[in-house]
Amino acid sequence: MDGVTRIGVSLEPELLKEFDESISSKGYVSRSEAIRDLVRDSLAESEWKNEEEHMVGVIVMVYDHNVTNVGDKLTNIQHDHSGNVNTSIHVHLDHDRCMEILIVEGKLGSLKKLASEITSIKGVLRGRLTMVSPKSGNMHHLGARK
Ligand code: NI
Repeated sequence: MDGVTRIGVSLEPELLKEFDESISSKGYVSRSEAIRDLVRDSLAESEWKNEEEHMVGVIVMVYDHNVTNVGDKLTNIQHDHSGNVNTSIHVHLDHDRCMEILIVEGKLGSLKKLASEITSIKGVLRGRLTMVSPKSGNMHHLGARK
């Protein structure tokens, strides 16, 4: 592999044994690959804790359009966050239910707030925020409801 640096890691025998058992049960064929994934997860985790981090993502929701004012409430929230909502796609799933997908962008904290405002509306049956960090390409999702 080009551009790869080899590092040495020292572990106590017991810890190494546990690690080997754990990665073999997950189907890893090499320690290096398992350690690479752990490092990536750890770096991603610190990104998701930085509320100021710039993110691009989607909010997917399913709602019952018969519930009083649910459409108006969703429209109002999207207008209030117009700086974060790039576009939306609406799909009529069946007689009662709609799926809406919002393409969103902005600070992690703002996107989480927007998603939680949406999922707390009565009539919104499910909602999920999936985000990508444009800097690292790491992906993360939050909050399936019900
Ligand atoms: Ni619809």
